[in-house]
Amino acid sequence: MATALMVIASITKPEKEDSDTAVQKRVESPESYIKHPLQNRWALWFFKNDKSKTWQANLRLISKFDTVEDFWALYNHIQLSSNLMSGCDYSLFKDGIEPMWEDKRNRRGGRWLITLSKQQRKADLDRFWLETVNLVPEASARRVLPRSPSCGDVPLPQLLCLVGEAFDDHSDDVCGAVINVRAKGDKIAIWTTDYENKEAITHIGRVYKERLGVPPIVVIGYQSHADTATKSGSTTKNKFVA
Ligand code: MGP
Repeated sequence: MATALMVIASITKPEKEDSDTAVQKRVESPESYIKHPLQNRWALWFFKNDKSKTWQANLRLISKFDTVEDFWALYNHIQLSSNLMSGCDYSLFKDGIEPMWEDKRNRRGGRWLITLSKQQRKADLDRFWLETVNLVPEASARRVLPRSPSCGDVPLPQLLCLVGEAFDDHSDDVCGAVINVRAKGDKIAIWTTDYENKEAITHIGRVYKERLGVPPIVVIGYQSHADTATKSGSTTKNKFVA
C-alpha cells in the first residue's frame, strides 16, 4: 500500500509542480492577459451620405474602446476606408465629443487638413488613416503599443512601435480625426479644440506632417471650423501652415 502511494505520489507530484509553475508564470507576466489601457476612451463614428436625411442624422456611432487591444479588434473588424463608398466618413473622437462643428469642444476649433489626389486612394489612404488614428489615441497611451497580432501586413512597420506622447503636452487639444472618402479626392484631418492655441496647433501640425511622411516641400493647412462652415468658394483660408 505504502509503495503504491509512493508510486502515485511520484507520478502526480511533477504534474502539480507543472501547474504551480504555470500559475506562477501567469502571475509573473500580466502583460499576457491585461489589456493595455489608453488614457482616453475613444468613439468611432460612421457617416453615410443619404440625401433624404439631414447631415447629423447620417452620422452613426459604431463603437467605443479604451484599450489598445480593443482598438485593434475594432479596426480589424471594419472596412478599410478605401473600400467605402464615396460620400462616407469615419470619425474617431474622444468619448464625449461629437464629431461635428457644433460640439462645444469643436465650436472654436479647427483642423489640420490633408487633401489627397485621386491616385493616392490606392497608394496612401489606408496607411495615412491608420497612422492618423494611431497617432491620436497613441498620444494618450500609457505604454508602448504592442504590435497587432493580425496586422502583420500593414505596410508601415514603424507605426505600431511608436511610443505614446506623440503630441507631448498638447494632446489635450486634440478632439479627434476624420476621413472623408470623396470622388473628387479624399481628405483626412485632425481636429483640435481652439484655433487660437497657436503653440499647440503648430506642434501638432509639425508632428503630424512628419509622421505621415509628407515631404517638407508640401504645405498642409489648418483651418477653423467657423471658416469652413461659412466658406463661399471651394477653399477655406489657412490660419496656420506646416
Ligand atoms: P464635408 O463632408 O466636410 O466635406 O462637408 P465634402 O463633402 O468634401 O464637401 P466640401 O464642402 O468640403 O467640398 C460637406 C457638407 O456636410 C458641409 O457643407 C455641411 O453642409 C455638412 N457638414 C459637414 N460637417 C463636418 C458638418 C458639421 O460638423 N456639422 C454640420 N451641421 N454639417 C456639417
